[in-house]
Parts: sequence; C-alpha cells; structure tokens
Amino acid sequence: MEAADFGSFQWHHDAWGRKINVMFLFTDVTDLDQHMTFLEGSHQAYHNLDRCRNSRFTEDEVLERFPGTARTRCTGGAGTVFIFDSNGLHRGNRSTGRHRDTLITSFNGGRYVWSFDVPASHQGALTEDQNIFLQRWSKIAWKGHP
Ligand SMILES: O=C(O)CCC(=O)C(=O)O
Repeated sequence: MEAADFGSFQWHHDAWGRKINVMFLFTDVTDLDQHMTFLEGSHQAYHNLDRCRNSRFTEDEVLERFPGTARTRCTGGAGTVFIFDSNGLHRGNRSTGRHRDTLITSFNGGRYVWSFDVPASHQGALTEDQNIFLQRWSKIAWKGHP
C-alpha cells in the first residue's frame, strides 16, 4: 500500500519496561520494500507516563526531540536478524514495494510479563518440564479443571 502513518507504521517505542526485540527477515527486503527504521541512540530516552500511554510520535516530534539523529533502515537478505531495544523509537514503513515476511518477538527479564490465564485442561498436553515451569511461574493463573 502507499506510505501511510498508522499503528506500528509511525514512530513509536514498545516500552513497558526493558525488552529486547528480535526481528527475523524471511524475505529479501530493500529500501523500496516494506521495512522497519530504527532511530539510533533513542533507546536511551526516558519516556514519561504520558509518552508510555501514547507511545506514538509524529515526524515533527521526532525531529524536535531527537534532532540530527541517524536512522537505520532494517533491510537485508532473507535470514537477516535485527536485535533492538524496544525502548528505542522505530517504525514500520508501508510502501508499494514487495511484501515482507518477518517474525518479531521480544524477550525480557520476566518481571514485565503481564499475568495471563492458561486453561487447566491443557495441562495434559504439556510435557512434565513445561508443567513444572508454568507451575513455578507466578504470573500464570490456571483456569478451569484439568
Ligand atoms: O517493522 C515493522 O513493521 C514494525 C515493527 C514494530 O513496530 C515492532 O516490532 O514493534
């Protein structure tokens, strides 16, 4: 699609606590194709509560807050992996170039994981190690009956 600013396709950070994002490219991506841009050094920025609730930035806000900051285009051949601090400003860029297949996942020290429910009926499908791991994990609430 034509370039447009919306959702993750505008400058933003993902920071609700420190996280490392890892992006795997499964297709070749050039500057002409849909790709991500990262604002170098912006991971060191402090975002107040307002800027965590509203983590999207306009181009004007980026120019004012991070003047002259270099931008890295996350392009490369299939198999390229990018590792970036999710506190840094980044954005996807829509374009009429080729589509991009990618997997983006994130890692953190554990304390930034929200609580979530796991259906107890799934316990039987998990390995013993998986069950032990989940039983020890304080953020998980088993729901229902095994
Ligand atoms: O590459 C993109 O399209 C955006 C990725 C992104 O916003 C994210 O990983 O948080």
